Amino acid sequence: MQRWIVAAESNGCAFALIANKSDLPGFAKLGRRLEACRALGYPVVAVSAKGDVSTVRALVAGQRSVLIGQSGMGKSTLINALAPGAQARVGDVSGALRAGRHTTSETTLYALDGEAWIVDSPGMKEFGLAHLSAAAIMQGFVDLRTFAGRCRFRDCRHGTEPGCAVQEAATRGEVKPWRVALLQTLLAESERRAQPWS
Ligand SMILES: Nc1nc2c(ncn2[C@@H]2O[C@H](COP(=O)(O)OP(=O)(O)OP(=O)(O)O)[C@@H](O)[C@H]2O)c(=O)[nH]1
Ligand SMILES: [Mg+2]
Ligand SMILES: [Zn+2]
Repeated sequence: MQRWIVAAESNGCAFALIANKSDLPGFAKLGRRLEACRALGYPVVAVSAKGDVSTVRALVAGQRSVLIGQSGMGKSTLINALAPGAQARVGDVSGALRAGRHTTSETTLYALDGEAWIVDSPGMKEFGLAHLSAAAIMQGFVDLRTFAGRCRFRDCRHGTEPGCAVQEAATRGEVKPWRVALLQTLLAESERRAQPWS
């Protein structure tokens, strides 16, 4: 999920988290992960695609949106609730909070009422962002991008380099260590792709 946020940001897309299957008993356990997302400033809505989806309807109103998420999370079910005529095929994995097998195999654009468009896509696990440049990855972090260009070294990887503005902010408690760790992981992946021999 954290990589989807970076992908959306670096492409100039607004990100919102829809936490589906709120009717299931295990849902409360997701609380901390939802809170981490909300703390970054992203809208988070808890919903049951089998119940009232008006919060999602409001979120996508007047927008062009893409639903992304692991297989079995209920993307197609949500589309059907938003657009009753859609008839998107839904999987038969009963209401489990873990990922199921792939039901949607193609990407389809649906028109909703009120000038909204929404794309249903096949479920996917987290994906790589190694095709992005270091600068684009940095721009994908709403909380860290203000530090871009403020480190002592222009090619700073925000690890142990002296004079790193990101690390200094982490030391001051201004940014979350897990976000800095994610930034470093993504930068390392991107670097490995650029230098496959090393
Ligand atoms: N209990 C419960 N079950 C749900 C909810 N939303 C979807 N489901 C069930 O979850 C299963 C998977 O739903 P899909 O809509 O096919 O999931 P998907 O995300 O489109 O899956 P892929 O197409 O494989 O990516 C189905 O059995 C749905 O009936 C919900 O809010 N609550
Ligand atoms: Mg689907
Ligand atoms: Zn740095």
